[in-house]
Amino acid sequence: MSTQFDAFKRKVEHCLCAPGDGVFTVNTAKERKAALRNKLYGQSENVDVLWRDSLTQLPESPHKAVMLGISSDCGGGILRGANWGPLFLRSALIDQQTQCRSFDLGDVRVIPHLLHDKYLNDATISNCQKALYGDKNDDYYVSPLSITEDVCDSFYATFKDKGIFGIGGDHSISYPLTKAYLKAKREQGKRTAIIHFDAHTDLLVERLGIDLCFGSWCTHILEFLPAPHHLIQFGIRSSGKPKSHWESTFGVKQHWANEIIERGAKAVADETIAQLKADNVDEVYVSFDIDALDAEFASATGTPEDNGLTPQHALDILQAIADEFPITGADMMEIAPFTDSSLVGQASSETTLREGAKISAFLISAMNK
Ligand SMILES: [Mn+2]
Repeated sequence: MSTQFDAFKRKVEHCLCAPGDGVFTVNTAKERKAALRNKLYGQSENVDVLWRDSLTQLPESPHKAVMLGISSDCGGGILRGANWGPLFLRSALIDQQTQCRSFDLGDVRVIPHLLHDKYLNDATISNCQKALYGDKNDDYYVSPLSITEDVCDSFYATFKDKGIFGIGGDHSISYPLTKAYLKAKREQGKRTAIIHFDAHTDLLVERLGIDLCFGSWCTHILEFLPAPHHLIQFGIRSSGKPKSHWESTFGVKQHWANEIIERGAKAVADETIAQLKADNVDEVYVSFDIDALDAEFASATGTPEDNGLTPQHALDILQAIADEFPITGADMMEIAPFTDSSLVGQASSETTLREGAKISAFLISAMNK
């Protein structure tokens, strides 16, 4: 255990940075970063040392939920800005959800122009390794999706009864988060399902030739599930094709927003629980795209959509599932605090963060059980 943890810690110290520091800046947002550092560490200077020291406490941490920020929106593409999610959502959690506790692992060190190492040539990888890891030219990955999967793989190999709560970033980040989770659970002999809240299906095979992006990540994790219908989607409403197309083409299960609004959250939750029981599911992962919520509650995101769920719809469904199944991994994606499509000022960005923090706190506390 200790050797394995040491290897994990070494990887984290190279590939991650202090919480909230995932967006590489020199001066921009200096005050916001300092404010979060003060909340987390009581000081804004020399935080790097405090963060590194804190990592030694992970094995003894009483919290099963381990927070990981991934400040990448390179996999997005309509309106970007979700790279600021990890910094802002942490602040909202600390200020508004004071009972919420987790171990904060930090943020992935993000080169904002990169998505996944498989899209890079050797010269670029080598150059970026030099930039991130120095002259030692360490053999670590350099792109956010690749680093995230590698760190999560090591995490699940080291900690069997802890889980990652990921903060994005655009939704492509859920690809490495869920892939690492599903691989680890399969190895443990656990049957899993993904509970996915979103206005969109994220079931493209590729988008403009790119297979791993915010619109396609779901397609590429299906092979890691016990069966495709173990991906259960809630809140879909913005789609060029009808529900029957997605269910028959991919074998997934969908509950569109209008069905949830018409039938009520309880009826849909009951049906989901019956499905999960019939499939002998042991544990579930929740991936939450904030645009599952109606634009009234989630305007500060890349693709806000009307006619969506209320936060209470989502919480009612999640509570019902959490009452029956352990939630052992989760993420909150696509909160883009500096964007605000409603154009009614600061309030909407604050609303998005407030509702995102509420749902995040619920998921974190469910994971801690
Ligand atoms: Mn999505």
